[in-house]
Amino acid sequence: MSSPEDRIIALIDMDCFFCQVESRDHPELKGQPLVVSQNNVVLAVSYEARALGVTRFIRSEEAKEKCPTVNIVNSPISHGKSDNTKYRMAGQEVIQVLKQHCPTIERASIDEAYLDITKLVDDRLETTLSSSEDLRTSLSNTFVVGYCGPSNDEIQRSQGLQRWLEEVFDDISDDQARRLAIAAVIVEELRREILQKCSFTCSAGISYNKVLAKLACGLHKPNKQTILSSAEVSELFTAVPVNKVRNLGGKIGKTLMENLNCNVMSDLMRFTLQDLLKVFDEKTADWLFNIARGVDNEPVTPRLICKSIAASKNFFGKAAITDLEGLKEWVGELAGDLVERLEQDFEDNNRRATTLTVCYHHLVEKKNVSQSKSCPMGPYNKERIAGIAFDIISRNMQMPIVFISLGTSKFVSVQKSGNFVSYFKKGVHSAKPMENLEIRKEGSQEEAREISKISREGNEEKSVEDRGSLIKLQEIFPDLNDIDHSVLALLPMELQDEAKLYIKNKESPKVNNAKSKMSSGGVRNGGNTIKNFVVKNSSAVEKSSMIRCSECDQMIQGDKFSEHCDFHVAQNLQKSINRSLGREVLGDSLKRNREKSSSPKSNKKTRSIDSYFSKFKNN
Ligand code: DCP
Ligand code: MG
Repeated sequence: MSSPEDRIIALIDMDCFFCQVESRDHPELKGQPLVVSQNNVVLAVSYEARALGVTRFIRSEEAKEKCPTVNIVNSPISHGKSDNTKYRMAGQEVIQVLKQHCPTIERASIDEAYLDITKLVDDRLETTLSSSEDLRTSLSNTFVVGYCGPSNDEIQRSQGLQRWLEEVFDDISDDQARRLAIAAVIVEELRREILQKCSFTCSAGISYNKVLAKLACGLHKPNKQTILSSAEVSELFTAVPVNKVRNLGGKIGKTLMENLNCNVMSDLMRFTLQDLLKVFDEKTADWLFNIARGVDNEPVTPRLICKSIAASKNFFGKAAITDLEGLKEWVGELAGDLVERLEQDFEDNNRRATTLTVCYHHLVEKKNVSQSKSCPMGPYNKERIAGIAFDIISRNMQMPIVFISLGTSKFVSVQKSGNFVSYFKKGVHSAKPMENLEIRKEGSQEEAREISKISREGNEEKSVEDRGSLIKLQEIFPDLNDIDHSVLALLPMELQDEAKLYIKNKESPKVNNAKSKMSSGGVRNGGNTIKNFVVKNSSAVEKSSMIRCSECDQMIQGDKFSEHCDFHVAQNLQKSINRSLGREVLGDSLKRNREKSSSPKSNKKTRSIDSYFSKFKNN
């Protein structure tokens, strides 16, 4: 990976993206004033409509009032709400083009991606000798901050660019600026290819880090690109409002503006690190101190998929939810949409979300008040997710609900093992997610006998039913020597116990002893919890760098980190099951496990979604 001082980063952002997708599908709309509207609210505005005064987030009727010739396209609907699949797929097409040229791409939103093009630039510099005149011709859509002025005027652009290139090439010591010029040539090529292959225009920012690249990108749009060199940052910052900078749009930006009287970025320079530490935590203070000086060390993290998946809907005006029936209907729809997308994501990306966040807005005295609550994700099950959301929101129904979002995040990689996917896709685990495993009898009788034999050899006292668990286990993990712990953690306790026993029996006593010693420090090997199971397995290797786990604050070996995360998934999942499902809906094995616990909390009966709904039905 390139070092922070040498990096060249580009941010590519599609122009009026939803409008471009719609006008590609309906060519008669190309070049016309156009808006794409969802639930009657304008989300995307073509540049032709912008020129006629139409802005985002107004109602469709208002757009029509401002510009009678505007074309209004309503985005597709699914599950009773807007469906962005078409736009997401179009964004993916663009990523496919970029992937052909640059390996370090971070997809930042539906229509934006950061690219670390340091290596492409350095390779190009080694192989190609370009004069300032060659570059001027290649950079026909490029602006340079500090040289071209703030407007999109073509004469100012071309004169400013020429002046900058001459300075860059005259001053042979300005190696960084030369690299930016080459980077801009590469980005012009990438943008041209996106246009050829996908028929979309986009804009770009080219600089030394993500924050500056993003800032530069917004300066000249559409179908333009902007270079921001470090020499120009301090001047630019005198005019950039704090809340327009990446990461400062929310609470931190608000604190800076309201408490520290920082309105533009250059105001931040007034504060020493010590000053900032009095108001912010160490990490934030450090970041703010650096960004005031144009420094941001965050690398482009190769990620072509989103960090979170959410299903959300606004309920404007009369559509606001005021009763439990309406709430039940909509959390069901949203959960259905969410699960469909999560299952597709699992197929495509081999990962599972571990956190579910239920967010909703109330209308209180005509103002939106936001509430949100996060919990472990558990199985991808529509009824269960709807139940959790219903449980959270229904406690607070005094005021109309105007927005609901069911979001999932903190994805962990999982290997698709055995029948895991079909297990979770069958939807047979709705009321009893951990117990209703419907086993497909695919394995031969011979295999089953062999597994039973291993089980008997390991533990003569096991019952016939228990041996059945091992057969079930092998249905999910055909190779029992390669069990994916994150998948295992989602299975009934009975199967988890079986897996532990199987592994224990396969290991020689000598290995067991050695591992017991290694995993000392309070955790004994061969115990009953998933924690022991994971700790035992993660103690064998000692290599690679250490990573701090945000969940428990421990330092974990890099190559064991994903396994360690699985442990938290398992632990959180366990808590979530205990919380959200009443004992009556849990199978015997889970009950047994709980009864062992002496915690008063574990004996408390919790209400299931079914009980909420039946109570509601009876009213
Ligand atoms: N979008 C959305 N909800 C929002 C903001 C945007 O659904 N609150 C959609 C519509 C946009 C797309 O995401 O077309 C990309 O968002 P951008 O902010 O990049 O806006 P545009 O691409 O439309 O315009 P620009 O040319 O300014 O980037
Ligand atoms: Mg955009």
